Amino acid sequence: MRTLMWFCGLAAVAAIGPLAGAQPIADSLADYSGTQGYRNWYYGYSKYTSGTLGPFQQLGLFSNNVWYRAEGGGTSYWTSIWKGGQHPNAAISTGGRLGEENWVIRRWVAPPGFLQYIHISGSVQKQSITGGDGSVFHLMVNSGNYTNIFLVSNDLTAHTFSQDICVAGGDRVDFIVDPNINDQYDSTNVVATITGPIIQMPVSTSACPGAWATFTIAT
Ligand SMILES: [Ca+2]
Repeated sequence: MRTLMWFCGLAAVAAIGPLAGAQPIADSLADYSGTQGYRNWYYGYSKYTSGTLGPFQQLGLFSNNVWYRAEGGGTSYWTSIWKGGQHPNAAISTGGRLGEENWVIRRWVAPPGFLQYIHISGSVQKQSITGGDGSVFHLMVNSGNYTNIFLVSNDLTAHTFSQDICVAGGDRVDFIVDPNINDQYDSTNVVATITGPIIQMPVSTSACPGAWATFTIAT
């Protein structure tokens, strides 16, 4: 074993081999529950107005294994999250729901003291090709947007995503579905896992707050 000290910041670092034995850290399916914060997962949404994504707000109602906004007993907005997917609400809403653009967010928060390079991966897929204008998936870490996948209305393909990134305690990994223009047929499967620690080079960017990290390299 050897120990490596390196700076987890914006600078590129020299290439080294991967760290053996990355372990599961989070699993959106296995960790899913009706308790906010369980295994560091939170279920919520942000209002999107005039090009700005507002603050994260937790969904307040858990019923029949689905998270909803509490207003109207969960029937005022489509905004919802279930074990394998999520549904946004749009300013141009459908089915009698209120018009308000909600980007629905499945969030994992790095626990206190966490400082690792992690591997985030998963897949997203529309549930229906019946109609609507599709939905958009975003992988964001804090305010950084790493992946956008536009799921067009007639596409049932499972699209995969993958991102290696350094995160520190309190950093937020967000799996987001936005409705595009309207929210018709926007049920979207979202499955994600996080493993780590990993060191995969080259590293040219990082959202990790500047800090020295110590990694032990298996040899
Ligand atoms: Ca849509």
